[in-house]
Amino acid sequence: MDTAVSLNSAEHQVAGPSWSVEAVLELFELPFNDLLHRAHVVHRAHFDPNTVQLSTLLSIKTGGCPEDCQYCPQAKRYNTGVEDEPLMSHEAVLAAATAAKANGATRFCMGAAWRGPKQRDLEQVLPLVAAVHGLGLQTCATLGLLKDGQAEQLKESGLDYYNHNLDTAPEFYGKIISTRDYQDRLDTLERVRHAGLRVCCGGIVGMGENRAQRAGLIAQLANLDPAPESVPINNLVQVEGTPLHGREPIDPFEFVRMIAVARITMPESYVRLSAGRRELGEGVQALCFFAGANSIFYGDKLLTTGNPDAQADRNLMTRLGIVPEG
Ligand code: SAM
Ligand code: DTB
Ligand code: SF4
Repeated sequence: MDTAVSLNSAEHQVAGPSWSVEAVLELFELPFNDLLHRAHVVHRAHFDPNTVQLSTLLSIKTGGCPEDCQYCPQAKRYNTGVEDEPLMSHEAVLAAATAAKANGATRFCMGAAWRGPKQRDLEQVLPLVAAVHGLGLQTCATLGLLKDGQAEQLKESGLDYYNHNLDTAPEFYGKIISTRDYQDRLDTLERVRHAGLRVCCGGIVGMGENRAQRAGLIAQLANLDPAPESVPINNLVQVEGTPLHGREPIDPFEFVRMIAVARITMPESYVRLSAGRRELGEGVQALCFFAGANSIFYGDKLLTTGNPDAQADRNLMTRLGIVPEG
C-alpha cells in the first residue's frame, strides 16, 4: 500500500520537470486522509519524521517600511502601533543569538523592515552575519530586495540562507502589494541562488486567496529550479491597523492541506510551519507535523508579533515524541 502511494506521487514528478497548477490543485482536492497519508509517506522517505528544525527570528531593524504589503504591521503607512526603530546594536544582536543557541535553535534569522538594503545598510549587517556565524549557528537574513553583488557580499560574510518570500500566487499578488512586483521577487531569488546561498522562500495563506491561488503559489515554489531548501508557510497573523485585519481566518484543515501539498511537491525541502501557530492550536500543529512540516520558528516572538513560548513548544515536542534537529 505504501509503495503504491509513493509510486503514485513519484508519477506526478516524472510526468514533467514542473508542476502544473492543475496537478497541484488535484492534490488539494484529495480526501483529507488520502492527502495526509500520501504526504506522510513522502516525508518518511526523505526525512526522520520525528525531528524538527528550530529557527529563531530577530527583527534587527523594525518598522517604518516604505512598502505597502497589506499583511504587514511594519509598513509605515498603516497605524499598527509598531514604532520605527534604528538598526539594533551589534551587542544586542549577539546577545539574542547567544540566547537562541542556548535555547536549542540551530538557525538564527535576522529580519529588517526595508524595501531592500542600501549599500550602507548592508555594510552594517555584514559584521552581524559574521558574528552570528562565528557562534556556530546557521545564519539567515531577510532584508528585502537585493541588488547585484549584495548576495555575494552576504555569502562572503558567512550567510547560509536568504529568506525572500513569493508570498502568494502571481494572479493574487497585485491585491496584496503594489510597491514591488512578482518579477522583482523572482529576480532577488535568482541573485541569491547565483551567489551560492541557500534559498528560503514561501508565502502566506489566509489573505483571502482561493484554493486555486494557494495551488498557484505552491506551483511557483516547486518549479523554482532547484526548489527552495526551506519553505516557510505562514498563516496570516492579523494585526489591527493593517488592511488584512478582519479577514475570515483560513479553515485550519486547509492550512494542513497546504503543508501536505508543499511536502509532496518539494520532497527534499524543509517545510516550515511558520507564523500564526498560536492561532492554529496544538492539535492542528500536530497534524502539520504528520503532513510533513519539519521546521518551526522557535522563540517567544516572531518579528513584531507573538509566537508560542519556547517552553510551550518544548512541551509540545515532548508530548509528540519530536526531537529538535541537533
Ligand atoms: N522587508 C523584507 C521583505 O519583505 O522581504 C523582510 C521582512 S518581511 C517581514 C518577511 C516576510 O514576513 C514577508 O514576506 C511575509 O511573508 C512575512 N510576514 C510579514 N507579516 C506577516 C504577517 N502579518 N503574517 C504572516 N506573515 C507575515
Ligand atoms: C517568514 O516567512 N515568516 C517570518 C520570516 N519569514 C521573516 C516573518 C513572520 C512575521 C509575522 C509578523 C510579525 O511578527 O511582524
Ligand atoms: Fe516592508 Fe517587508 Fe513588511 Fe513588506 S513585508 S511592508 S517589505 S517589512
